[in-house]
Amino acid sequence: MVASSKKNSKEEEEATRAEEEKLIVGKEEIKRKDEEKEEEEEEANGADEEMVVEKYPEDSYSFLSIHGPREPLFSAETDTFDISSSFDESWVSSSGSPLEMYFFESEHKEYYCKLKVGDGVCDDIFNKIEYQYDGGDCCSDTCAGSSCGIGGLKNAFYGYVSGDGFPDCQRPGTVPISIKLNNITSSRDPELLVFSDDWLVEFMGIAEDEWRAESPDNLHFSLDCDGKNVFAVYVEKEMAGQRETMRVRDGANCTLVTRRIPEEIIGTQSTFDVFDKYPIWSIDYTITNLYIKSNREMEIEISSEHNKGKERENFKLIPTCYFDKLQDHTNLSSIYPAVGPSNEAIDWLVDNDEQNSECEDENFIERYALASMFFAMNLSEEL
Ligand SMILES: [Ca+2]
Repeated sequence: MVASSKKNSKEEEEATRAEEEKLIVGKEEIKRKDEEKEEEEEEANGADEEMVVEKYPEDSYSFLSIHGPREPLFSAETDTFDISSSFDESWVSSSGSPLEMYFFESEHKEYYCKLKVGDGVCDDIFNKIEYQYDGGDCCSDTCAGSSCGIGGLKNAFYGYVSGDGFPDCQRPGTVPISIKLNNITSSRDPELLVFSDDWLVEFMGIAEDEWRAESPDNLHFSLDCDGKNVFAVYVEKEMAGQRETMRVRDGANCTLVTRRIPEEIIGTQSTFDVFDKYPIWSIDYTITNLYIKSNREMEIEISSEHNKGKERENFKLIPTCYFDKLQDHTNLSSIYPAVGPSNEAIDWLVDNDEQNSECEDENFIERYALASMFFAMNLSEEL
């Protein structure tokens, strides 16, 4: 029997409080703790705590913290311990701070003891509601720490590339989006860059065909949502025509970034300085919001762009509840471009709804209709 415990930070505690009520430990339900007391003690103690239960002959057990000093841990009611009856007790450290407990059976104790809930590394065995989806480790929006997503993406874009990401994110409250690389060409492709051959020969001493044929650098391609990295890869020519699907927070604010090398390394230097020393791959891509309703998947295009001339594309996901509410009132397949009164109304509603739940308001449809009329009138005045 192996047990580990984790005490969330205050922020994680707030984010997962609703799910916490459903948390199951073995066959026993975790008892919710006194919130005020827990917050005070979290501030006082801060760090995560884990422990190992070691079994000795004649059913005696040793409980030791494996995170930091190996201090004994205690059940709430007694210092003497009966493991058969104490799984559903409240647990505290020797200093008295409450601990959240995660129990699992294992014949491979040595392996599982190395896995941790909430350490920023997604562990499949904990990626379920009982463990609050590995304490948030498996999704970009809930993961905390410097290890988040690093090296997490394997065989992305149908097996062509590895990188950073959260391919196992499945937490409720996230939605799937897809990015397809329609075409990949050199930044020196004649369709992207036109100028006189004479100029090249005169100033750079190279013929145009030869200059255009130079092998491009791989393009660093990444997505950040709500200020957190969702994925990052280097684009290679072989990825043309492939797509990658990932989950991000419903209603997230996202930025797609294409650069020669990662932003944190290069600072503000432009990826698209075509007179730089080397050419670079240039991409044509489509971002799609996948709306799943009654087991049917609908692809709603967010945008389709060529990255020529710009390094960033910002987009905000329309909350899924908007699709639920408006599917009988507007064409979902063209809901994203903010063109026309209906789409401008949705754009306005999204930007003005700080809480996604506002689309659950009983007057939501009426508000949408009024906003559509308002934008239609504005258009008429302009005409
Ligand atoms: Ca983990």
